Amino acid sequence: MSAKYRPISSHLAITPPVSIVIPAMNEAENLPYVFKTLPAWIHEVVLVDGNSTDDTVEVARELWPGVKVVEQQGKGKGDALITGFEACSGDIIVMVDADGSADGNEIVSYVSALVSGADFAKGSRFANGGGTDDMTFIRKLGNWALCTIVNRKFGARYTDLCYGYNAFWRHCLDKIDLDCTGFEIETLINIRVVKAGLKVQEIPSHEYLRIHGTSNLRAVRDGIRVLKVILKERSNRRALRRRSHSTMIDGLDRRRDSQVDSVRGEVS
Ligand SMILES: Nc1nc2c(ncn2[C@@H]2O[C@H](COP(=O)(O)OP(=O)(O)O)[C@@H](O)[C@H]2O)c(=O)[nH]1
Ligand SMILES: [Mg+2]
Repeated sequence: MSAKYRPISSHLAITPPVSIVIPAMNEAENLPYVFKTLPAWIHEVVLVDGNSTDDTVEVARELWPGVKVVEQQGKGKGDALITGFEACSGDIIVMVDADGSADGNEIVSYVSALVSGADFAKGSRFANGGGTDDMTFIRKLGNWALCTIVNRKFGARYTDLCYGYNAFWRHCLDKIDLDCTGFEIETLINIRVVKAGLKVQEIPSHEYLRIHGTSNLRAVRDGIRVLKVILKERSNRRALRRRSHSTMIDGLDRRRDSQVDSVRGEVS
């Protein structure tokens, strides 16, 4: 057993170092609830501050003295998460929102799935055993419609799409090459892991109500951004297929030409 693996509990025998990434923009009041449920055995917490104007950073440092605080340079949750992923030193990365909606006690289920062979442990509020107290009817409807499109277009079998509680082995980052800025980040990850042929396991998760403040997500604006990402990933996939098809035809042409040449050589 590698020395960096550490024993956990009766639920999970061992785990490699786990980094928790928390994107936070003005979440000082919610952080006590977030940190309260994080397990003691995690390797590090990376908090990505979105230029908060409240005491988010000070509160985080007080609650978790070893917290790694990273200031994001750009804007948006996607930009924050990409910045956070780069700052992680663990083998496993878990994405956790800072609004008090995620229960840290679920982390063990995500990590267990990864240690047992999954590449990507994808939280789902609509898998058996999951739930949400935080989604309006319109958000549920939009999420369902977008999830259905992703399943049809990319051959996925997801029960949830736009959910921020997920975990993965860091090697996945090399295969999904993230490039987006906003709330569409989760959709982009979910599509790219399927396209990369990574092994995905859904983890039933319960999303609690945001404790203080209001959501930064705007259903229509961000729904359209998600749809645009789906369409872009779809057309990239078509272009890739066309390219590999024409490369195959080129290869066949070249092989046929060289066979013709060698037959000519034998005849002459
Ligand atoms: N650093 C950073 N965090 C953000 C940004 N936008 C949203 N977040 C965080 O992302 C998480 C989810 O955002 P939230 O507003 O609750 O959206 P919802 O969960 O989809 O309703 C929260 O922890 C926010 O503080 C941003 O631009 N920068
Ligand atoms: Mg939220």
